[in-house]
Amino acid sequence: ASLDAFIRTLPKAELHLHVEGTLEPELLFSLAKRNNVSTLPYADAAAAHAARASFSGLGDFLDKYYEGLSVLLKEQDYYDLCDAYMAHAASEGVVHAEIMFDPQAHLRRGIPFSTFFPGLQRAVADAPARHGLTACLLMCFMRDLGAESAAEVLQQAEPYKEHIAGVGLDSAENGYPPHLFVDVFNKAAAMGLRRMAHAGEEGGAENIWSALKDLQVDRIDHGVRCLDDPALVAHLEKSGTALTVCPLSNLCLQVYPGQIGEKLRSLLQDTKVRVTINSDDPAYFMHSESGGGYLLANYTYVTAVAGLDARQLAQLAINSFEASFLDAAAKKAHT
Ligand code: ES4
Ligand code: ZN
Repeated sequence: ASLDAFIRTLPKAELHLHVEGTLEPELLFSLAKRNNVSTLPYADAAAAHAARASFSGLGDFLDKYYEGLSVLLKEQDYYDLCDAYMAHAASEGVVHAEIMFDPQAHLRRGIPFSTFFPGLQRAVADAPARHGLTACLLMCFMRDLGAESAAEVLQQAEPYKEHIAGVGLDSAENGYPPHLFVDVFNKAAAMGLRRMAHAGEEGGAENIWSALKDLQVDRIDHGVRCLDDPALVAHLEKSGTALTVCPLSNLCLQVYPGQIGEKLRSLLQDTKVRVTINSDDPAYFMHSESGGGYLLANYTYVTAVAGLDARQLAQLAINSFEASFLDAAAKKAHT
C-alpha cells in the first residue's frame, strides 16, 4: 500500500492492451442504447459485470469478449472506446500506450476498415492534447481464423499502414502455431511493420521459440510459460527480447492455476528476462484487492506477489519504454 502512490506517479508505458478489452459494462450499455442494439445477453451493466467475475480459461473469456463487440458499429463508437481507455490510462500515470485492435472481430460483423480504423486513429491523434499521452496502434491477427484471413486483413490495412506501428497474433493459441503465419509476417516486415505474437499463454514454451525463430518478433506478448524451459529463459536473457506480461490476465485465465504468484515472483526475482507489466483486457480482468484491472492494479498485484521494491518498480517502468516502439529520442526522453 505504501508503494501505491509511487506506482501511480511513476511514468509508465502500456505495451499490451486490447482496445476491445477496455469496453466497460457501462459503455457497453450506453453504446447499445445509442445504436439500438437489443441483442445483448445481459439485462444491464451489473449483469455484464457479473459475467466477467470468473472465466474457466482463455476460450470462455474470448467468447464473452467477442460477444460484447456487437455494440460497436460507428466510427464514433471506436473513437469513444479508445478515448475512454486513454483517459483512464493517463489518470494512472501512463504516458505512452501501444494499443492493439482485432480487425477480424469487426470485419466479420460487417464493419469495414474504413469505419473502425479512422475512429481509433482519430482518438490516438487527439490523445496528446486531450490526455497528455502518446499512443500508437498495433494490428492483431486472430490466429484461429487462419493465415489466409490474416493475409487478407494485411492487404486491407495497406492504405492505413502509415498509422499502424506493428502487427501481432492473438486469440486462441492452441492448435494455431506461429509457423502458419510465416508468409504474412514476412509481408508485414517488408511493409516496415514491427512484429509481436501472443505466445506461452495458453500454449507452451515451444510457441515462444517458434515466434522468435520463425516470425522474428520484436517482443513476446505474455510469454510467462518460458519458465518451463530453462534454455529458453537463458536465450531470452541473452537476447534481451522483452515479454509483455499481464499478471491479472494470467491470474483470471488460470495460466499456471494456483501458482501464478510464485511464477511471476520467479520470473522477476530469479531471472534477468526483460519483463514489462501490462493490463491486456482491463475491463475484464478485475482484482478487487489490487484496485481494478488497469495498469496500476497489475503493478500493485505483481508488487505484492513478487515482493518488489521501489527500485525494481522503476526498472519495470524503464523496461516499458525501452521495449516500446517509440523512436530512440523519445525512449531517451522517458528513461
Ligand atoms: C486476449 Cl488474454 C488474450 N489472449 C489472447 N488473445 C486475446 N485477445 C484479447 N485478449
Ligand atoms: Zn493479449
